[in-house]
Amino acid sequence: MTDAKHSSPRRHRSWAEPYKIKVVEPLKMTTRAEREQAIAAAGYNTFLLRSEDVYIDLLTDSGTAAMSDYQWAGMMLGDEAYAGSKNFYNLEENIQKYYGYRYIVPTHQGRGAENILSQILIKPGDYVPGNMYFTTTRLHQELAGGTFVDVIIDEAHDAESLHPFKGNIDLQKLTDLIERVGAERIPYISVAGTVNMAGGQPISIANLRAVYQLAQSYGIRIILDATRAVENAYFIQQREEDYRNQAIATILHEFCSYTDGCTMSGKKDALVNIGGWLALNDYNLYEEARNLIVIYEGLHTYGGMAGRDMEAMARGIEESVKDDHIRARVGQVEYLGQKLLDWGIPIVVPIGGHAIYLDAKRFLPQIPQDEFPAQRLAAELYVEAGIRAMERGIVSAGRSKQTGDNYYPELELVRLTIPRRVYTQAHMDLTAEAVEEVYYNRDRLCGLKMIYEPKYLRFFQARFELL
Ligand code: PM9
Repeated sequence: MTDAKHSSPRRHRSWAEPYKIKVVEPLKMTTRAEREQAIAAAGYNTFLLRSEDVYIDLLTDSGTAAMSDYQWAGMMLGDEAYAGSKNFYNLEENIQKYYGYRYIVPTHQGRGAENILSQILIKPGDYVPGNMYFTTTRLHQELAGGTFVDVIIDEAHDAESLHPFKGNIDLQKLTDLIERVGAERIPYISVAGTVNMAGGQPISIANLRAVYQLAQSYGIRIILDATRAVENAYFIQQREEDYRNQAIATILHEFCSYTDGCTMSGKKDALVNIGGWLALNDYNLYEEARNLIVIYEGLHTYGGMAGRDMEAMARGIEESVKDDHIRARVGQVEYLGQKLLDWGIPIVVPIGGHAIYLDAKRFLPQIPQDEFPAQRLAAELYVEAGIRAMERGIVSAGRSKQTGDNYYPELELVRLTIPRRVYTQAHMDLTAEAVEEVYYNRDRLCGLKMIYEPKYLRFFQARFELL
C-alpha cells in the first residue's frame, strides 16, 4: 500500500544507466578541414573512413558494445580447446534457456548463420517472404537461388506512420504469395524482430502468433532473425496490454516459441564484439547445418569463435535480457530521437530500438533519390561534427537480381545507430546539435555521383564524388 503522505507527486523515473564506467577510451578531435579531406578520401562513404578520424561513431550497433566486468572476467575463463570447449556448452545452455531453441550451431557472426541456413533450406526457384529485407540476409537467400518477397505491412514503408508495430507481417500479402506460388516453394518465412531497414521497428507478438498459425496450416517453417529480438521484446512489454507485467526474458522465450529456429548476430543484443549462431528445433536440419559448418565456419563446438568469445556471449545474453538494461538501452535511443522531434527534424517515427533514422527525403528534398540524398547527408554530418552515421536508402537497397535495375526504396534514411553502453547523454546532446546545424544549412547541399560500385552489398565499399 502506498503512503499518501510520503509518495512523490512525480511518478516518472528517468532511464539512467544501470552501470557505472570503469575504463574509458579517449576520442580524437579533428578540425573541419581535416574532416573534409578525410570524407573526400573515403569517397563520401562513411564505411571507408578510418575510425580514429571519427569523434562519435554511430555507424552501427554491431560489435560496438562495451562489455561488462562480468563478461571480461569470462574472457579469462576461455577454454581454447579445438573441440568441446566448456564455453560452448555454457553458450548452448544460455541460448536454450533464454531463446528456447533445441539445437545450436555457433557461427562467427550473423551472416555465417544466414549462409548455412540458406544453403540447407533454399532451392533455386524458391520464394522467401519476410518483413522487409535485410542486406546480408537477402543476399544469402538470393545466392542460394531464392527470391525474397516483402510481405511487411504498408505502414512500414511510411516514415511518418505512427503504427506501434511497423514490423508486422501483412497476413493477406503472405496468404496471396502462398496461394500464388504454392507452399512447397516457400522453404520458410523470414521474420525479423526488430526490423532494421524499417527504422528498428518491432513486430507484435500477436502478429507473430497469427503468422505462426497460418504457416503451420500450410506446413511452412518460420525462421527468426533474432539479432535484436530482445529489443523487440521490450516494445512488446511497452505496447501490448497482455505483456505489460511480464519480464523481458519471459516475453523473449514466448516470442521465439512461435518460430522454428533463428539466425543470430550476437554483435547486437548479446553485447559482444564478435559472434553469432544458428538455432534449429528440427534435428535433421541441425544435422545438415552441422555438416556444412565445418566447411565455412569451423567445428560445431566453436563455429569461428574463440572459447573466450563464446563465454563473453553466453554472459552477454544473461545481461541483455535484464529489464533495467533494456529499458536504459532503448531509453537512450528515445532520448536522442525525442530531442530531434522537439526541434522539428524529420525522423522515422515511432522511435525504434537501436537507432534514430533521419528521413533524408524530407531533410534534403532538393536531392533526387538517384543522387543519393542519404549518402550525402551522412557525409555532411561527419564533416559537421565528426559524427559517423550510415546510409540506409537507395545505396543499401542495391539492384534487382532479375533486372539489374536499382531498387528505389520508399525509405531513404540515415541511421544514427547507438552502440550499447558506450556513449553518454552528453554525446547524445552533441549529436542532436550537430544534426540541427546540418538541418539549418540543408539548402546548400547537393547530391553525389557513384563512381565505383562493387558487385555485392555495395553500400560497404561504393565510392562517390560531389556533383
Ligand atoms: N547488421 C548493422 O549495422 C552490421 C552489418 S550491415 C551494415 O545493422 C540483421 C537484422 C542485422 C545484421 C547486421 C545481420 C548480419 C543480420 N540481421 O553483421 O553478419 O542487422 O553479424 O549480422 C549490421 P552480422
